[in-house]
Amino acid sequence: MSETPFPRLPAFSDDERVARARAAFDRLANRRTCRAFTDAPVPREVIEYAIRAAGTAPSGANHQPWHFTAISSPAIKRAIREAAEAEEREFYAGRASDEWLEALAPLGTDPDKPVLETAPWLIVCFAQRKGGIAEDGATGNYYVTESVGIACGLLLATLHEAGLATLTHTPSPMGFLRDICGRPAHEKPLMIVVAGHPDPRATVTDHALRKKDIAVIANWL
Ligand code: IYR
Repeated sequence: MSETPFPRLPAFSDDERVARARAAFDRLANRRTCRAFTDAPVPREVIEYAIRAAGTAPSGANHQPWHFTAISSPAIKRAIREAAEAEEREFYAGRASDEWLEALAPLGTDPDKPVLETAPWLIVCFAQRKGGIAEDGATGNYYVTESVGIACGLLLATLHEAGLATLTHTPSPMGFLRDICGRPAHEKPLMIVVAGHPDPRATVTDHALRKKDIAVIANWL
């Protein structure tokens, strides 16, 4: 085992730390799920840095059990839209429980997913159930969902920092994404992150603005 010193962190005062934490919170608190995008292009480099940021996430045994397929090809976006809408039509028409559909009602979502074609980028996020650091498809991976969840959080945060709107879309089920993206059977699609510029007519529901208070989401011992 070889080691290097822990990287030097900036010597902020506590006041500066509070101000910076607050500023980071203020920026992140502005993120909204976007359900209508324009077709304005976004440079591939932005997506590349967001994926690099995702790739810095901590992961079980540092196996980095994720893969991201970034799609700007209109033909592939169309194929994904068609397959997602086919699954979603069944989901909304009965595959989902009544309780689930009731929970979704305040979001106003439906099986039509035009954004999958309109937005300039779809990033399909895969979790590698096996493979290790060498991606050999056999070595065990650990805390896979947790690791990829953190990576997706960093992906979303970086895209937001870059001034882009995002949508996490989870067509149900989503095995078709593996086929369209040409990924192996041990990779499980977790979500599609749609990224681009918001349509000026895009709206946010009141429901989405109801964030739980710090007093509810945290306790202090
Ligand atoms: N996958 C469907 C339904 C859906 C489910 C949840 I949970 C959401 O928070 C939003 C939507 C869809 O994308 O419409």
